[in-house]
Amino acid sequence: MSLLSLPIRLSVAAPAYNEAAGLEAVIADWHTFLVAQSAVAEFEIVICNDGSKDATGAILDRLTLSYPQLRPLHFAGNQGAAAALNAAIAATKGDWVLLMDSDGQFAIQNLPDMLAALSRSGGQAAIGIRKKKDAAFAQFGSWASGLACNLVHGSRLKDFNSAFKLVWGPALRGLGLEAKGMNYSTEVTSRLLERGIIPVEVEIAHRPRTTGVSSMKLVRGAAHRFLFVLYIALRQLLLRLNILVRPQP
Ligand SMILES: Nc1nc2c(ncn2[C@@H]2O[C@H](COP(=O)(O)OP(=O)(O)O)[C@@H](O)[C@H]2O)c(=O)[nH]1
Ligand SMILES: [Mg+2]
Repeated sequence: MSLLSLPIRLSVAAPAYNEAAGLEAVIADWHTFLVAQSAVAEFEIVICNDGSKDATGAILDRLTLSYPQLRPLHFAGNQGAAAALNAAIAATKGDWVLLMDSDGQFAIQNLPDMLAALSRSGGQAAIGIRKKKDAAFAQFGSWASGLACNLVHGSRLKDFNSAFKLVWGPALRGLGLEAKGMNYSTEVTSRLLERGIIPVEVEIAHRPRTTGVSSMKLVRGAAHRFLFVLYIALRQLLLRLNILVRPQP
């Protein structure tokens, strides 16, 4: 039986680090879109400010006056995007959770296509396939690690590392996520597959950043991603060998 029954109770969850330049416009856009959506009965926007050094935190707090659905969380110091997203996910209450970045690169207008795909598949997760607008090096890293993760999981996902996902809330909140830095998209996909949840994929619009800077430190980011993929591979091996307890779906 499909878990999706319209209209949904939706939580949007996102990390934010030094996004002061674009954040207000991004939240206004999400809010305008969501209030007009007949497929969305009620919604909340949970954004974790990851110890930003700019006005991100103050902007979030001020915007709660205009948008009662906005629920900011604040880290005192910078912990990394995954830690911030995990805190946001843990605070969500919706039946379905839309994972986003807060830099405006993902268009919330893709939501109806994700819902349509979920309704066709009857599954618990949808992933937005990006038409890549990132720098070539970042694209290569994403392609290579996606290929490795697909091999490890025996999956054939076209965009393993896309951060834009719509996931059944109880399943997402139970994933036991551990990543801290920039590997959150890879980890969520891997943990879903680990529990037998096979995401349906949907082509989405992915825009270049218009404000702020991607703080992806290229070389360190690539090294961390490589180590993280090794961890995923080792973890899957230990699960297969019954050396680790397999998490229940
Ligand atoms: N780069 C970076 N982004 C963070 C951090 N904490 C939270 N984020 C958020 O994570 C998301 C993705 O970051 P971004 O730099 O755009 O990565 P990219 O899209 O992969 O180039 C954005 O919403 C950031 O605001 C952090 O410590 N560093
Ligand atoms: Mg980005």
